[in-house]
This record gives sequence, structure tokens and C-alpha cells, in this order.
Amino acid sequence: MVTRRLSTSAINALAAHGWCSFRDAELASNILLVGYELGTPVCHPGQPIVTVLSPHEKESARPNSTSAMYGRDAFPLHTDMAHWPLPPRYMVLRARVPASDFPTVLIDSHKIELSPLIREQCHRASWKVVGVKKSFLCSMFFSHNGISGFRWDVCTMVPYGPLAKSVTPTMKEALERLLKKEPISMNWESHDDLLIIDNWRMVHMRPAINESAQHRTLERVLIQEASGEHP
Ligand SMILES: O=C(O)CCC(=O)C(=O)O
Ligand SMILES: [Fe+2]
Repeated sequence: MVTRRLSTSAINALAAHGWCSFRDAELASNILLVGYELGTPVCHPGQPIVTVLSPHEKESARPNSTSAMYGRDAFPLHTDMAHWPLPPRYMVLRARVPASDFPTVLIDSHKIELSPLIREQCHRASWKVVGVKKSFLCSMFFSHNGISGFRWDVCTMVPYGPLAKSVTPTMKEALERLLKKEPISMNWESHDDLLIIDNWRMVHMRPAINESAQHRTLERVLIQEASGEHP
């Protein structure tokens, strides 16, 4: 079997910018190969390792999923699996059914503008992860194996205590400002397009999906670095 390797330029771009995209028919047809290049593919117990993401009405969505909450409306900015004790480091996406006017949009947490005081408070504040078997406290900013990360998901993280409550509106505004100022849009034009995201650095969202894009379908593989924990 021929071993396909991610190009050096893709790996360098991912390290430098927190994401990279490229077109590759062979890798797009098996995104799990990309996953194994970056670490260990992981998934929710009982879910397939290559997850299919397609628009669902609230009623037909999997319980507790983002679609169950938002249906075809825009998904808010989030970190994938923010409710895991350690969110997966990377995600690989490709469009099985492209829909170029309905991008996946990223922002770079390194560019969030906060005053030194608010930033320091955000580092100290605690969030409670809810809607999981065992709730736990976490911080938005974390560090694992010497790598800094940022975790955000209003669906699963609720501010815990007065400090988190007081900084939450400011953080929400800062994220929305950044989304307006420097959105990175992945326009799914071909089913050979791949997007790799550093899920500890980038926060992403999806616009509302209307009738014309009802068949838009992405595939996703989540990847933990070899030493990472997952459920
Ligand atoms: O559909 C997209 O562009 C992204 C969907 C997403 O972020 C998710 O399902 O977690
Ligand atoms: Fe997501």
C-alpha cells in the first residue's frame, strides 16, 4: 500500500495559522488517512469514526447535538467537543456534498482582542460543562503538554461563579467582533477539498442552511494527539 503523507506546506500552514486547506482527491476520499497522519482518530462512544454532518431539523436531529438545538439555523462559534475533558486537538473536514455559498467559518483565538485585565480574568474564571454524564469545571484557556488551548461552546459551557459570569458578555462581544473583522471562510466548492483545523486554537461556526443547500454534507474526523485523553 502506498503511504500518502500530508504535504510539508500543509503541515507548516497548520502549525503557523491553526488551519490549512487543500484539494486532494485521494485523501478526500479517505479522510481517516489524514487523521492517522496527525495523531489518533477519536469519536464519541458508539459513533462512527468518520462522522457525517448534514443539516437536520431540530425534531429529526440526534438528541443533545448542535442540530437538536439550532436545526438549520446558524451554529454559534464553538470548539468541537468542548464538553470532553480534553477536546480533540485537530479536526479534518471534507464536503461529501459541497455547497459553496455555505462555508464553514473560522476565527483565530490568538487574535481575540481583550484588555489585559479581562484576559487575566478569563484565565482565572471557571466554566461548568453541562449536559454530560459527569459535569466538570474547566477553564476557557488551558494548557496540555506545554501547548496552550482555547475552549468555547455556549451550548455546553456555563459560567461558574461571579468572575466567569462577569467576563462572559465581554468574551462573546470579542468573538463576534473578530468574526466580523477576520473571518476565515472555507467555501466548499469541490468534494476534493479538505480543511484541517487546530481545534485548540480556532473556533468555528456554520451559517444558516436554507432549502437550496439542504443536501450539503460534510465528513469529519476528530484527532487526538497520541498522548491525549478522550472519553
Ligand atoms: O457544517 C459546518 O460547516 C460545521 C458544522 C459543525 O461545526 C459541527 O457540526 O460541529
Ligand atoms: Fe463544529
